Amino acid sequence: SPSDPDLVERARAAKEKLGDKVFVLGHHYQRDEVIQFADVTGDSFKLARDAAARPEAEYIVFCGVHFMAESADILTSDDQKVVLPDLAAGCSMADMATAEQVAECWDVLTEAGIAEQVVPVSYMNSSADIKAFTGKHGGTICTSSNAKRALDWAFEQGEKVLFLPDQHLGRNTAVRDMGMSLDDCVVYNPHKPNGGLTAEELRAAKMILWRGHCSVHGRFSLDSVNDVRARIPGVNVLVHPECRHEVVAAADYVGSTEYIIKALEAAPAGSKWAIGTELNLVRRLANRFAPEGKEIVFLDRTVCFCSTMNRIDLPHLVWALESLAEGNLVNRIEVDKETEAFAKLALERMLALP
Ligand code: CIZ
Ligand code: SF4
Repeated sequence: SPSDPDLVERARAAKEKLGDKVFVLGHHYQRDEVIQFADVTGDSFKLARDAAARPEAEYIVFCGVHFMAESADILTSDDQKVVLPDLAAGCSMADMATAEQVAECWDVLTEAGIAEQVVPVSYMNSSADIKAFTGKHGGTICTSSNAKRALDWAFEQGEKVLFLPDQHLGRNTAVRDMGMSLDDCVVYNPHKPNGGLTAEELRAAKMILWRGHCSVHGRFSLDSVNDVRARIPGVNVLVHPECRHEVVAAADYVGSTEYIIKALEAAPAGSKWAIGTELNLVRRLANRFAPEGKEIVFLDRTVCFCSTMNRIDLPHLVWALESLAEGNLVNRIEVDKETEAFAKLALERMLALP
């Protein structure tokens, strides 16, 4: 959708007034009207590192969701202030694992006599509290690009992995990349007593998957894949590993947002692609590569935007930038010191992965 010219001008003017004091990060799933003001674009991990590499920027305006702003706060210096233009921009997946639920799960693992063998591996898409839990219990963070390396490392440290909070990324990595079977995985449901598992089931499992999922990627189905193959002969199906196992198993290629972008850059003219990830990114890529003769469609026309990502729109960005330009620090995301220290430990283990 075309952006309101008055808002575009106001965003431009506020950004110019702030100069090097502000650095605007734009997640790949953000709206075009927001992305046009991003100094860099990327996935959550790349953006957090880009922010840390800009110590002169006093304000980091994070156009993305809450856990990403927390991660940026953890990885940047104390003088840098991270701002989320709309505090209601959360992530339904990250919200599926709370600190209390995860502490309760650890008690269940302890009662089953296996906690000492379990290494937590938490996806980047989790709250700072969950990252801190992970750091405290000897575990690491992973992204969708390095999940296999994180699991390889974790299975050198212990016999079992507790994978949080995305069951699909955990299962897809274990089965597709590590050669495990579906039977090696169990799902821990935080809404059931003992996670809905017996002690025997927990003892037999190699992968204990938290029952979380992405409300966008979780909606692609095997029918989405079959339908697009019938509609577009010769289409290459490329999906994000947050999709369900049957979708990933039926796809031609699987990878993170950065992988998807690189694959499309390298794709030959005339090739056809159906992409299973967030719609803002797919539309942007379709427009970008259409002039090169690459046909790119969204994997399923009934799946829609990530509604919380879309909360960050041009009016919220203008409000945040104008407030900062007037000296009002609004919507700061600040992780407390203790949580930050343990979360950082988990993130540093990821950075040290071979
Ligand atoms: O699904 C998401 O929100 C992704 C891929 C986030 C990220 O950048 O890690
Ligand atoms: Fe969370 Fe999914 Fe939205 Fe990403 S796309 S922010 S994982 S709900």
